[in-house]
Amino acid sequence: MKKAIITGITGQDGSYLAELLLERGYEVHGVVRRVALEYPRSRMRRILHILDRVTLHSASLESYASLFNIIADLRPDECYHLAAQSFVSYSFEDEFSTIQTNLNGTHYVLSALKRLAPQCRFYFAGSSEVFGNVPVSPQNEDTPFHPRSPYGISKMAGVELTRNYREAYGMFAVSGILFNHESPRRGAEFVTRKISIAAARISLGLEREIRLGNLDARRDWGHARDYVRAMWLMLQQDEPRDYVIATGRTRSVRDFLDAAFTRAGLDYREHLVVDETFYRPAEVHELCGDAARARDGLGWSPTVGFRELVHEMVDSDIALFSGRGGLAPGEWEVGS
Ligand code: NAP
Ligand code: F7E
Repeated sequence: MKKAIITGITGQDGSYLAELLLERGYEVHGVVRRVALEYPRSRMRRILHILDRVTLHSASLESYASLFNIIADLRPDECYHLAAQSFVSYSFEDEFSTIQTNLNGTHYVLSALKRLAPQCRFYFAGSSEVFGNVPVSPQNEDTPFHPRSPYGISKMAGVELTRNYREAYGMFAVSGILFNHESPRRGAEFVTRKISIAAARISLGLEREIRLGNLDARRDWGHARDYVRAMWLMLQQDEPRDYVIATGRTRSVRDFLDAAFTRAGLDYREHLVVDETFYRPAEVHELCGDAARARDGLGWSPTVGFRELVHEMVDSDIALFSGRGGLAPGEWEVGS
């Protein structure tokens, strides 16, 4: 039985990936923060349904020793390093901790694997935010990096660090350069989930307005379940390579808003307040990925389209706030 470890197992991607690995017969271990063990109902809400089938270990990305000890005990076959401060907006407010957590955390995991389990296959959660101010569209593995946020810089450095471990030490270490992917498990501060929650709550009479920033920003949005399948595929290949994962279609925030409110039976124009608080000091205006390498090399392609994604998110939030979802109304705010 293969043994896999996931950092960031409590997050959106970690939860879907844990399900996928369990389905494929893996022994699954997850790294969580100490606080998650203290508040399981909120902090582990995405993995409550599989808690009896995974083994959790508490560690901090800030502590080399804590990660080293877990890897020393486990000696895993595969390591999916997903944990990160993942909110781009917040990275402008606290650039030091974002870069520290995201870059040093990655370095600690790689270094411990090199010492203790050099045969372990390593996946780094890279991001389309490395492209930032894009010179060409769509973006692929050869597109130059020009990140526009401390978050994007931390991910660019993580991709380069991972490449260096691959080239210098011969490790099977790869980065997925993943474009935005969403789901009903998306954190509430990201724009898609903020919109699906607002659409649901307004349609149920619980709220009246939604406040958003730049509606013209364009993103290539896919479904998280499709994207974790790509992570797994990357570690099953003969040769370690980095891959762009994307749908190849780009839509604006306004498109998402329109589709979500329409699904909830609303006209977004009657509820929208544009609020400059949500503008970023440096915006990434448009991203669109070219996943041809993944299609040809991994046999990967997305299965969920834009409208299906929007509908799943809105329907799920309507169920949640009608009291028919897994969480009681109010609990969605905790730790999102
Ligand atoms: P997410 O929902 O924000 O999950 C982040 C995970 O990292 C959570 O489990 C969180 O734990 C953990 N974490 C954060 N800071 C930590 C720390 N200091 N110590 C230990 N754990 C820490 O993110 P996601 O959407 O699943 O994304 C997974 C990864 O892919 C991230 O690295 C993200 O940057 C990257 N990525 C995401 C996308 C996307 O569109 N979703 C696209 C490209 C790349 P808590 O639950 O305790 O906070
Ligand atoms: O913003 C605009 C905002 O926060 C998308 C992370 O998973 O994907 C994600 O990063 C766009 C931006 O995601 C609001 O200005 C307008 O242009 O949902 P987001 P993101 O920044 O693209 C990448 C690939 C990652 O790697 C990250 O980890 O929406 N926008 N109004 C808004 N965004 C937010 N959050 N809130 C607003 O009110």
